[in-house]
Amino acid sequence: MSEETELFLRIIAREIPADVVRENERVIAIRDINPQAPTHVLVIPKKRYRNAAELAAADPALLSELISTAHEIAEAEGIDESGYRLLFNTNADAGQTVFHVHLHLLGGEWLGGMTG
Ligand code: D5M
Repeated sequence: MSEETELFLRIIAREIPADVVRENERVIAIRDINPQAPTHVLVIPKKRYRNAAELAAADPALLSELISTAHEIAEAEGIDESGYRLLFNTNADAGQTVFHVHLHLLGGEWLGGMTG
């Protein structure tokens, strides 16, 4: 397993420090080290799947939990009503760098439209 892929496993194991905003037996949420918005949190299943499609096929309930966890964090950050964006990067053209699926939660400012 590459170093990038192991990164979140090492954060979960507390071998690498992170700003943990929420955690239970299945999921951990941390602040992104290179935030792209005032709120930028990564919601990560503790069990590693390479990407969202792999997670969806193996454990749809866990995929659903990532989304509901992100919404709860948005509520806690006070951005649920103003709005937020959830995204999964998948493979090179999307810029996926860590091959352990993670849901980006972005918000806290106008994020721009998807259609220009
Ligand atoms: O997103 C991978 C994300 O992981 C990217 O936004 C930076 C973030 N990152 C990298 N290292 C760390 C640490 N140590 N803590 C918190 N966040 C981190 P991707 O969708 O794969 O491009």
